[in-house]
Amino acid sequence: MVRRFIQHERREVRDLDGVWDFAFLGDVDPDRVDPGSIVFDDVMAVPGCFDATPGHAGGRGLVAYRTRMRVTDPGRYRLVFDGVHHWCRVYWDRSPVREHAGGFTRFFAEVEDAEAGWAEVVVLVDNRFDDSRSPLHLDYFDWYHFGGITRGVELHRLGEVRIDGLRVLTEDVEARRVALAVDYSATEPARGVRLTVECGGRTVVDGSVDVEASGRIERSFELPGAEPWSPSSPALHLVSVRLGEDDMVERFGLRRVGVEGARLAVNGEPLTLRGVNRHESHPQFGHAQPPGLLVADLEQIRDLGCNFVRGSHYPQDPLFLDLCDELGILVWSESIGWQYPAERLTDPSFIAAQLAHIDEMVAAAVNHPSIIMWGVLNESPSHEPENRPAYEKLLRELRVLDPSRPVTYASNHVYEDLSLDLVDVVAVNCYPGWYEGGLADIPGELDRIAAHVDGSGHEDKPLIISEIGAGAVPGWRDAHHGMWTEEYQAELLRTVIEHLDEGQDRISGLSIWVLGDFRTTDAKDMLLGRPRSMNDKGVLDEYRRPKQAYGAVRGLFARER
Ligand code: ADA
Repeated sequence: MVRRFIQHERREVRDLDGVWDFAFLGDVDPDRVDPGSIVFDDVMAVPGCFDATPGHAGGRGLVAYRTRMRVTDPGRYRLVFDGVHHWCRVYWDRSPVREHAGGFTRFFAEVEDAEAGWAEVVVLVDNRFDDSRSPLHLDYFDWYHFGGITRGVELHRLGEVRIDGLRVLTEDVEARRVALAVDYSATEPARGVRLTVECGGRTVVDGSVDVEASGRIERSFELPGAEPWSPSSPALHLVSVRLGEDDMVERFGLRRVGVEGARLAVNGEPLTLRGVNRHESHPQFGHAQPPGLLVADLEQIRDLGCNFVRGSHYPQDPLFLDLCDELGILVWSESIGWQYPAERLTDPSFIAAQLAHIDEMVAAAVNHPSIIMWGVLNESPSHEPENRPAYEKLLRELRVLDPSRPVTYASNHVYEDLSLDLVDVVAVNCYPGWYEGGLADIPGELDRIAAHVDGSGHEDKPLIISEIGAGAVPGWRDAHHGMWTEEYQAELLRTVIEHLDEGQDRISGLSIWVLGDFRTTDAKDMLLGRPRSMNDKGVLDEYRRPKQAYGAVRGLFARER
């Protein structure tokens, strides 16, 4: 797994990324597969998406991955997966140790008593759409659901007491005080376990604790003189925790996100967000994001003059978030979703799956100072009364897990929305000049949205346009500047940005739809409006080659304001 800091100085961690054995099993029930009888006749990169490779392009079905490793020290181990799509079952030496549904989030598979010798890990991965197994992934979403072990895998050696996660939240920026929570588990309750915390070159906690089978230890400490984090000065600090024989390191920033004068603010400084939506999709790698691609995407995001990225429509790669922390790029992190119907939103098993996914998203990303808000349920029917409980439950979960950040959802029903009172930030997806009206209608529509939000009692909340854009087939130019031309897209985005910069200051945030073109679903209804099977609203094409709109946006975002 590639990160920008080492997460364990003492715990033995083995990186399992590389090339694993692979078998495409096809339309097979995983319950009928014996992991010992699989014929592994192929190889596959981990991380990677098997269905983005030429040999398996577009393939849907059950697949199997296998790797082997030498275990010298018998005992307890943990496999850490940073993302598998959509459903998987993990076997350690042919015994099932974990099932997981939903890509884009980290989960663990615990191995309680590994024997010394060669060990075998087999992962059955299923990228078929199956309501009962993978309720979060629906086949009509406007992006292609690639499958595979899409993010890194590690094997951790564990002892009697282990740290399962750290949360470092800023309690008070001025006092430089942070609150630390150490989530742990233990084989047996134990007394007097040594706890030390080092931060900024100092020991800030040195003591001992009694541990139960699992629990949370909370401490707060001050870091006199430590530099706060802000977009213009993204200072980061490492905290290193030791509990018994185990350890974990996290990186964090001292900063407070709040609202000032109906704008989002970092450390009391109101923000104007200018950015893009970003999908983790690439023709050759699918959802897997090689480090070189993440670095290149961020070079273009910065070159465009953006200070903001909406991670549409699922949690982004941990390395991407590390880089945003370092570069001072602000991030909206949201749980997976795209126009879920009421049948889903009112189904308790769907809500349970969303809650589990939200818990994983927050656990893996809560310490990134770049994340300034959490979101849920992109463009779902927030205007239908029966869906309000779903919004209540998911947003409440976010607030409980992390009281320090604002919460939101992107609404495409702003005029009839029934749940905006539940959010801290009003976020509106709209497509004037594309799905309805022409270029001339854009300023009026943006003004109407702002007036409606204020008129319906949300005048104190930040208002952002979380999506707006137009399709452009790469290289398609035409003297008429008609729809699908690069010229039309560039003119539309220019009209939007100029109006927000010069005419409409109630709207303090913008994330253009979208940074790069990306493959969409195979559902025919969608494909009829998606030339090349791509969502062509990128200011870059799918290989990140700039369209005309890139230059237009860059000229406006990067200018002095
Ligand atoms: C919606 C949706 C996006 C994308 C976009 C479009 O706003 O949230 O994911 O589908 O429309 O291109 O139409």
